[in-house]
Order: sequence, then C-alpha cells, then structure tokens
Amino acid sequence: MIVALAGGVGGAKMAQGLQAALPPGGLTVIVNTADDFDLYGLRISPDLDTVMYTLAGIADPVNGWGVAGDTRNTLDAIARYEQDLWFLLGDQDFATHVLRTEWLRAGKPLSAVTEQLAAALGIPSAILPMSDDRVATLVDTPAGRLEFQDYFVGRRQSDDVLGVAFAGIEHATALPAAVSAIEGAEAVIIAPSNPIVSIGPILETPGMRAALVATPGPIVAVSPIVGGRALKGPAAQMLATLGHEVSALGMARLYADLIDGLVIDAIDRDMQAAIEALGPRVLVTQTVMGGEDDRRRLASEVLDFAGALAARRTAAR
Ligand code: FO1
Repeated sequence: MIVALAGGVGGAKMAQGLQAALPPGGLTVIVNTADDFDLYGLRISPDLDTVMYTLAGIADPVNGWGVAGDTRNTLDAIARYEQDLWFLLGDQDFATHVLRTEWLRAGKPLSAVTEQLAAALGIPSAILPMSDDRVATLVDTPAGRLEFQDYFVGRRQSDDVLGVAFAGIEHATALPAAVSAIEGAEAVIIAPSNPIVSIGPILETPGMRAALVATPGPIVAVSPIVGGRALKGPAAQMLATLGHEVSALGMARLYADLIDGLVIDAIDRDMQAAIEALGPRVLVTQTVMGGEDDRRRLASEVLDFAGALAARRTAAR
C-alpha cells in the first residue's frame, strides 16, 4: 500500500498520478480537512472533494476544484435573495454537500461519509480525512485573524500571513484507518501541496507524526516550490512572511526531520548537494504536472525513487 498526504489541487494531481501508476486498491490518500467550513447550512470539505472529483476523473480541468461542466443554477437562485456569492459552488457540487451534511447530522463520521461518496463515484483508492474531529485553519494577518476560506477565497490571499493556527487540533485524533495505513505503508508520499496550510494540519494532528516515525517504508516529499515560486496558490508568499526560505532547500529544511527523500524540479538541480547535506536523498526531475500523462509519469518516477530508498533502508539495517 502506498500512502499519500494531500491538500488541494496539487495534492489531487499527485494522487491521480499515483492511482494511475498503481494497481486498483493500491493507494490510500490522507487529506487535509482543516479548510472545511459551513456555508448556506452545508458542510463543505474542499480538499476531500477536490481529491475525490480528481480521482473519479470528473474534476473541473481549469480550476482543479469543482465538477467539470457543472452549472450554477442554485447559486444564481441564491443571488436573487441578494446573497453575496463569494464561494462558487456548482449544482452537482451542491449535491455532495447536501448529502455530506445530512449524513453527518445523522451521526455518520466524516470518514464513513467520504467512503460512501467515493464508492458511489467508483474510485478505486481509499480517501481518508486526516481526522473525524473538526479542525479549522485560522490565518493571522495585519487585518486580524481570518477564517481560512475568508483569507483564501473571500480576500483572494491578498493579506500577508503572519501566523497560522489550527483551532481544535489539540483535541483531534488522527483517523485510526490513516494511522494503520501509514504504519503498514510501503512508502508515504507527501504531495506537492502547501506545506503550511495543507500538509501542516495533517502532520500536526495528534497521532500522525508518531505513525510516520513508525512507518516501515520511506517518506518522500515532492517540492511544491519550483524555481523559487509556488506551483499554485499562496505557498511562496506564506513561506516568506513566516520566515522560511522560498526554495526547494527551504522545503527540505521544513521536512528534514521526517523525510528520506525529496523530489525537486530540474530547474532547482543546483540545490541537490545542499539538500542531501541535510539528510534526505534527492531526485531531480520535471515536477510540474500538466495533463494526466504527466501526473502518471511523475508518480512512477516518485515510486521508483521510493523503491530505491526502501532498498537502501533495508541494506542499512
Ligand atoms: N477556490 C477559489 O479560489 N474560489 C472558489 O470560489 C472556490 C470554490 C470551491 C468550491 C468547492 C470546492 O471544493 C473548492 C472550491 N475552491 C474555490 C477551492 C478551495 O477553496 C481551495 O482549493 C482549498 O480550500 C485550498 O486547498
């Protein structure tokens, strides 16, 4: 079993490549749920849905989130009541949130809700929320403390990020199925998702780091920073204002205590020696994922790299 840790669009693309490169049932994706929030009385889990739609092959190819070809009739109707349409939900996407909300209210845990949704979409991989407990990312900015989607979508990531907090995380428990998957994994792949707000909450969920320390396989991260810029979203700006170096080397420093290998882009090949001096081995390749072929090619290379690191680990024991 290969385990991937993933956040939004970058994580979903990596997961899709891994799913394509592995036999059916060979992938478990552990997903950030600290972006989850309530809107119009519905529970929205953007990262779970982005991974789910992408693995089902129905994600919007332009945005990366939402369903391809979705309509906005429900939002248009909501706008008639003079509501501010700051978060765009398509009609098919609404169906997911309606059922998730109903099933959660009936007492099903988020993991069971997600399993049922993913099974109905015919997804051959396991998609697991990092926890069944609620955790909410809060972003400290010069304008004050903001809820994550207010910062990310409402204000278009325009505020400097001075700090990040994960409300409720101290009372959360890593999903037991996620812990077992990690503890039995052949390899754990940290997707090129935002290290602060996508991978950060997963790693900080109590029980998750201990599972990662205990995993028998190698842990390999794919850098979301390429040529000093983020592949998508505000990761570069966020890393800078939080005092981290915005580079593949900066990523290596962030993950150094956890990873055996780091995959960096060819443009960053000059950093290989400095990264390996910190501990992790480095694979240099083309990491920018375009279409599905690209995702599968990168996933295969990452899996081969992890295989080589596993052999090294065994030899070292
Ligand atoms: N991101 C946006 O930038 N604007 C949106 O209107 C938006 C709507 C949306 C609806 C459903 C969904 O699952 C995701 C959506 N996202 C939108 C993406 C989402 O806010 C982010 O990708 C994550 O929370 C960050 O990983």
